[in-house]
Amino acid sequence: MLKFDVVTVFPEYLEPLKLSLMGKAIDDGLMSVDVHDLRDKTHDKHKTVDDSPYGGGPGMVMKPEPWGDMLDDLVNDETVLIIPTPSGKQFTHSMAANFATKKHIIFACGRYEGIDSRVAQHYKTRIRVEEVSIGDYVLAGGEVAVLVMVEAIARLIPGVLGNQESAVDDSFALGSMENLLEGQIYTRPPVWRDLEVPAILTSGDHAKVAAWRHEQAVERTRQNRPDLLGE
Ligand code: 6GU
Repeated sequence: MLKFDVVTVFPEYLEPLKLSLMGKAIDDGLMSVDVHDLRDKTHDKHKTVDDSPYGGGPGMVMKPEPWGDMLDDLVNDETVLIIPTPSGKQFTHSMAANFATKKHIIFACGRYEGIDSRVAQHYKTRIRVEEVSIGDYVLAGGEVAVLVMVEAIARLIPGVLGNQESAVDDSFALGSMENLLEGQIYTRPPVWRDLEVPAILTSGDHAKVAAWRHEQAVERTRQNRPDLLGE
């Protein structure tokens, strides 16, 4: 059972985590998702969570005190605290696989320019803290990154995917095999808008199919992600 806690000033942003594969995983008792409103830990009339940055500059910074009060309520010895930020380490499939083995993950969603750096600094003295980015672009806040990361982690929890094999040969999950993208895929009908399914796939020769798929995977990787081939 993997327990996720998500702290945010926009709890509604996390509603999609109740749907589909993740909703089923929650119903099946394989994971839980609890969303917490950071403003519950403010004490002023305006429920202030941000303030201007020391040293000047644009935008606002999230104040540390509401974060400390909220995280102190949630953390335990087994917690991994993930702070989504475009300044973090790149989120990868292997990172997702590691997080999928944990008992408790808290996501601390920053808005504005981010969270006062002392929050990460403090919790690093108590638990594992990871600052993680989902890619080289800037989002308005961590919430969408949490949707991405929870989905990527959830499908690697044993029992979440109906067919456990479908996690094994995903792109970026070739394990002991190669780091290739998946090639083209087809289903019925055999001809659609004059386009035929490659004949090899209906030949019944499994060895030839496997060899052809490997060739296609290499070609697609060369086209879309030459960096994975060292090119
Ligand atoms: Cl994790 N947060 C924000 N705000 N922007 C991002 C990101 C995270 N990853 C890429 N861009």
